[in-house]
Amino acid sequence: MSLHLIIGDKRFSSWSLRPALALDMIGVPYTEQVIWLNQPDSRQRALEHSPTGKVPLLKTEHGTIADSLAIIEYLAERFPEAGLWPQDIAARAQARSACAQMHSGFMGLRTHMGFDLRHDAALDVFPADAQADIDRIVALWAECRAAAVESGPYLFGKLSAADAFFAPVAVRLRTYRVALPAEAEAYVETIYQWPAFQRWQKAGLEEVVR
Ligand SMILES: N[C@@H](CCC(=O)N[C@@H](CS)C(=O)NCC(=O)O)C(=O)O
Repeated sequence: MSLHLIIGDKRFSSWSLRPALALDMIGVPYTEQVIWLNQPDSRQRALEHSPTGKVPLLKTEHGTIADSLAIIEYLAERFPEAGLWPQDIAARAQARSACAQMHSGFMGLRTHMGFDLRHDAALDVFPADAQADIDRIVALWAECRAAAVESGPYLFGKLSAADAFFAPVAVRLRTYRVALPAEAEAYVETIYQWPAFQRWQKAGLEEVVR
């Protein structure tokens, strides 16, 4: 078995955080390589591995997989015993729906609240599209919790791929000091207490671009 994850800076690469958390959930060994983002050769270096020119990428004996969602689906299929998606079919459908919504939406949040582990300040004014995204995320998290069959503090009770997907959102909400309803704030704290996230956060805060 060979799994090699190519990521961007841990400080900045929200998309890279997702498959790294999923791999940690599975608990399989893998190697990791960083392509520093926003450097003159960043795109060229990514193009050496994939025509997308983007990270994350997962190199496997089944080929190089581009895109965080595709990587997580590959891992879920390859390691079914890890239970990356909820076991219950209705909860699983909701988890996939939530991840797909995240994957293809929330542009206001992404545009105005860039992912940076070192950020620690509110915006003077949250633009309307960012605020609408925040409100929708709070509602979406409540929908996930309502669909959960298993117990636990994560979106679907037990840890799942959905938490890997929404961990970067939790970072944005906390680092931009967004005031949240109690349940959403508790979920953000759950992410910040997740040991795999804490390891990524520590590494990201200590990162030195080479
Ligand atoms: N939808 C893709 C997005 C990947 C993406 O945009 N990655 C960023 C880094 S977080 C990137 O490679 N940016 C460099 C570029 O676009 O040239 C995924 O889920 O993996």
